Amino acid sequence: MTAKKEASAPQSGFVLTTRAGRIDMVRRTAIMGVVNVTPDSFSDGGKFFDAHRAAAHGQQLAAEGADVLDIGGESTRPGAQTVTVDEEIRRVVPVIRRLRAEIKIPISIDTLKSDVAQAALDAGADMVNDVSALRADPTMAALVARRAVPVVLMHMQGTPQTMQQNPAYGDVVEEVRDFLKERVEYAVRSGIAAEMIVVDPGIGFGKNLDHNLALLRGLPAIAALGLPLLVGASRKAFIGKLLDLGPEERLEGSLAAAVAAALAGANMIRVHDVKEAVRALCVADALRFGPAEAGEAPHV
Ligand code: PMM
Repeated sequence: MTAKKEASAPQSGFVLTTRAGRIDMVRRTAIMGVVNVTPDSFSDGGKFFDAHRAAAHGQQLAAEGADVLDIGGESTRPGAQTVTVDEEIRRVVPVIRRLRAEIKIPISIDTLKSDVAQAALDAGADMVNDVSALRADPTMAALVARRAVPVVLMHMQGTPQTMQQNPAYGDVVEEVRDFLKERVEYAVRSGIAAEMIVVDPGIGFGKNLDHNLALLRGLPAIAALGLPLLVGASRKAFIGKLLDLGPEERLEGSLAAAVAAALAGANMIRVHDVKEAVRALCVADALRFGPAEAGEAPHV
């Protein structure tokens, strides 16, 4: 989190520094492209379940303008089966190796297991996306601290196996904000630099439709934590519920949610459809920050 704040625009942005370069979120919303190497993710399960196809997909997302790729080898969809460390490593490492040789943008590993994160970092990943916010594996925080990589701390109520059974909150925005604040404090106590931390309200992770909508509306309260804010709404069930459409038909709804999130203060958006998100967020960023000036890095 580089302090690039201006008097007139207090939320003008952040820079995340990785081995593979900077993720620029100053006067622009960064895009994280999703590459799931799983047979069972809700949105694209099975499509890219081989290293060659997954890497080709990642390359395409990079060419379309992604700022960072998020590689996942275990589905976190509601009720999904867990996979072993060995199987998860077997899925993600070959994809990360290939991508590292082929693309320049940073690569994130979406895992809650530190052995998987370590293998991924050794294979060329640059940051860790932990949907348990360092709770699932007691050794994850030390790994992230030791390797000095950025980490995403995401809110989830329950576990992927149980989270959609009956999610309940008093005030969902307050509870998610307080949870993230506590997890940031834990991360910092564990030796992780504050500049390396990204927070995420975890849309769809132990939340019903009303909770997800309240969180998207309430993003300014979470952005007020003063850390880069990631939001992943792409193709999620709440969009399907609003539109009565399956995961492959949720592009327009996902773009609407991405734009709404950006205008409410998100600094990075996690998406499956990068080309379309680049275009939608280019317009959102012009509204949010004014048109990109010479020398700035707009979306392609
Ligand atoms: N969503 C999914 C997986 N990982 N990570 C973060 N930080 N935020 C999210 O919202 C998130 C995530 C589920 O979506 P997918 O199965 O399509 O990857």
